[in-house]
Amino acid sequence: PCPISGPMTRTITVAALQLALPGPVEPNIKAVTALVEAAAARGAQIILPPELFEGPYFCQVEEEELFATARPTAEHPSVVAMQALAAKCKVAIPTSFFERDGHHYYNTLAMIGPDGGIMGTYRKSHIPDGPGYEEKYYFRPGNTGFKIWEVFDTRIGVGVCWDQWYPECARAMALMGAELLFYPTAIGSEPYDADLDTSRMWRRAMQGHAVSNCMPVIAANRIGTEGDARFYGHSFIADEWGDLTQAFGASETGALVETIDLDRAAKHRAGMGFFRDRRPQLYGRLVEDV
Ligand code: PUT
Repeated sequence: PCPISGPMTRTITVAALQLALPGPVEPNIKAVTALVEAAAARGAQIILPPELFEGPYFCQVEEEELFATARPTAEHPSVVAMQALAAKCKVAIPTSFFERDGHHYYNTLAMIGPDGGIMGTYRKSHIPDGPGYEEKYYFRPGNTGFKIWEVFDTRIGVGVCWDQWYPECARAMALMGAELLFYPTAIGSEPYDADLDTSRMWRRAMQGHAVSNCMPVIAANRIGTEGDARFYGHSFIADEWGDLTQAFGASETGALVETIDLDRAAKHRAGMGFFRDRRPQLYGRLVEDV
């Protein structure tokens, strides 16, 4: 057989950060900064902090004065801090924050590139509501549509928290060309049911996205107790088979770092034939508003 020679394997090193974020803005940003620097020192190129790391998870309650903490993208302290940090460490940082745009408020993700520039924003599409997670009070459903970005020659899709339960969102990003899926998250206990622990189904839902789209998935969640809520961590990196290659439990603070072979994933994706065998003409029901 002819030896196959070709270009070097395409790889990307990613990180998911897990930490407690109970404090006001400054200590939270400082704690995230320390973990970004540690992950970058271990070679991470795309580093994912948890959702809304600017403060405690404020959506536990409906308080009208909390709208005053939202900022336009370019002025938000998390965005400004991560821009400087990204440029210093030459890493990309998908940054979740509370955005104000005129009279509108969104749960937004700024994609910050390795030069510190804002490559664009994605506004969370699926907004949860219920005891302890009163997000519909604060956030308009996103109006950007799903987004992917090219960083370090890699196309990545980023959903925000509740988006992670929707196969449609993962599939849309995959069809747009994503090779990796990222999900910053804030999830934990459910105040209406002390016995309900959704951490295993939370993981399985996203491992399913990895399996069905044949691509790695990276999820970062907060830990710790904030008021009545206990955030359950379980941040992970899953490979293109959906297997966990890196995983935290409910209490570790740190960065999960993994080097991903993008060519290996692409080969598996082509070989499985899931994209070849799709039948979009049969999926009309998925886009009916019922
Ligand atoms: N970040 C929202 C999570 C909702 C869990 N019920």
